[in-house]
Amino acid sequence: MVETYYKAVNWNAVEDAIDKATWEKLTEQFWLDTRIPLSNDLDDWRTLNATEKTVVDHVFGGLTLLDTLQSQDGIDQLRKDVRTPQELAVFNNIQFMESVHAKSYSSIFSTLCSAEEIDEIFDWTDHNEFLQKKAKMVNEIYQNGKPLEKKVASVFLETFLFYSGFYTPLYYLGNNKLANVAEIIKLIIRDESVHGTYIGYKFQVGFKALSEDEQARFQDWMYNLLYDLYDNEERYTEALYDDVGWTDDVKVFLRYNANKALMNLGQNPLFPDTADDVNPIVMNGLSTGTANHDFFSQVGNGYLLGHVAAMKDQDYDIGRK
Ligand code: MN3
Ligand code: MN3
Repeated sequence: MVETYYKAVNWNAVEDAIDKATWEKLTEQFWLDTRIPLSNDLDDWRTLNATEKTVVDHVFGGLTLLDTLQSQDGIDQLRKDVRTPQELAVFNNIQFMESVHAKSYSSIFSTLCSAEEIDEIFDWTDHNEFLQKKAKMVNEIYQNGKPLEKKVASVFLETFLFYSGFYTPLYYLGNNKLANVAEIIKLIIRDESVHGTYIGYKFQVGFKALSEDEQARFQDWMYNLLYDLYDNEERYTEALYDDVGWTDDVKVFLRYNANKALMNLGQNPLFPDTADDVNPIVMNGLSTGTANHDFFSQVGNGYLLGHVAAMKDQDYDIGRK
């Protein structure tokens, strides 16, 4: 009789059906930045003034930093707390896709920006006070938090903190501009929607196992964290958007997405803002399907790896009831 030293992962004895369903969903929607014809957006890009271009540059610089954090530290920490071997496989997929996300902004930069402009963007992300603070707040929980706290930090990051940045490409998409740049962002949002739902679900499994007292104490911690992150996010939004006058609209969008993050975690919304309060141009950008690019001919008529169905509104709500 040999004692088991190492367990082989058995996908025919899946403990949690959500692991398998998530694996299938994520692998079905696999994509790469290199297959989107970004240079088709150059004509639109030239119509933007210098201030508008700087907003786009810094927005994508900030998003690069957050996806770098997810790919380098976030998933690395979450994978230490898995309950099943299939969950670990799902995190392998998520971690790789976070690297695709982080890289895809560089594809946008290399298409739209000069070398000096790219240097300026990365210098800005290194030194923007509020961007650095949010990365620090989230990463400190990743490094030192308990398993449930790490999951909250990840869902707050992915379902809430990214949206100060996502606002810009969705706004331009809603105005029929930068459609290919927006296509990348929509593919990222489609991934994040699954990540947020999945990690939120894993959170809820652990949260339900706590006593009522422990749950109440945990909720205090969670809502306090959200307030602190929201405070910083308001400052970040002002730094990004005051020059173009979009700050108030973006803050509505932030609160709407903060509520969505809480929903992913099975918690009650904090802010009164709903979809009806968000700028309809941005909601319009959010609700249009991905364009399904054919990566051989670049005609924008079908991203043909696997069967990628056009996105519907409710696709952003999977797993939420
Ligand atoms: Mn990501
Ligand atoms: Mn993610």
